[in-house]
Amino acid sequence: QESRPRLLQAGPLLPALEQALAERYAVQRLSDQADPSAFLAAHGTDFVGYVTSAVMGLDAARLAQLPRLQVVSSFGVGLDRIDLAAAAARGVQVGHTPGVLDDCVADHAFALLLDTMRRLSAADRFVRRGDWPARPFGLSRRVSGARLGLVGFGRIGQTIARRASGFDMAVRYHSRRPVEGAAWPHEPSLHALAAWADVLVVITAGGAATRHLIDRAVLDALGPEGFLVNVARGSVVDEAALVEALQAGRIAGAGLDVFADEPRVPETLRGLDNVVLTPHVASATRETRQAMGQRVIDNLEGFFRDGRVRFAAT
Ligand code: 8YV
Repeated sequence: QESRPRLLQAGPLLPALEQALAERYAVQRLSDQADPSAFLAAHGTDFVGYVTSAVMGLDAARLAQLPRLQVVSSFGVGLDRIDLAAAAARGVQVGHTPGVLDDCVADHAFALLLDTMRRLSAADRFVRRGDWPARPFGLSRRVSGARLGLVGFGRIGQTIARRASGFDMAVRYHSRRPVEGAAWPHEPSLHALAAWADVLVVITAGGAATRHLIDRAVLDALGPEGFLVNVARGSVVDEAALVEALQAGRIAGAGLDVFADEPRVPETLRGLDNVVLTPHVASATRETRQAMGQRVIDNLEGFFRDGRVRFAAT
């Protein structure tokens, strides 16, 4: 008879994290089951813990299939795919991994910003195709001294702002409320921010409150000389409007790590040369992913030892 707490794992996680979990708990992986619904109907009552990720999430329907659940530990900081209200109503604690990924996500935002504005990936393709002997590559855009507009100013947004000072960039940010003591000016109007900025970096939380915040009107305010970078959630940008704006040259380019229906990326986006596309990897360095895995363990240990996850979602 298994005496360790029983955890259900939504899907694959880092091998080192899966191993650390298996050393401490009795873990089963839902994605290994031939028929997950039948499995949950038969065994849903077995599990006290659920391990998931910001991408895999946990919705109210799944939660209802786990009637004895007490704790959720999610790999990632974003909570837009976890039904926090449904969890709270059941008294289920939710832990996530804030703080440890700010640097690498900010770095990746800058990588996308530099790549789109300086046309790094396009230049690489140009050399590889053997086009260099035939013609000059053409010009890109100056990053140093450019105007950076941040949409969202939480931990990661503020880290991006600090990175920008090394490039002598002017920084302004838009968020629902000004951040007290911030060294950069708050812009209450998203339209005004987009009109002012040379590059708009989206790093706000996903979910219903920010859905399609970046719409056609915001893109038109950014304008034909403006660039968009998104390291938040695909849902924050109206992707169809973005594709149209890019195709028509109504904005200059985009660097995207997240997509409306990832891992599916529209063919129309993949065909554009002024777009840099990465597969949701902003936090995916060895160091950061290891630290995130440790938080997943810490949250579970906190819960089973003291009755509280260490990094609670609020
Ligand atoms: C991860 C993320 O890519 O933390 C988040 O919210 O989106 C990312 O760090 C994701 O959790 C990995 O599954």
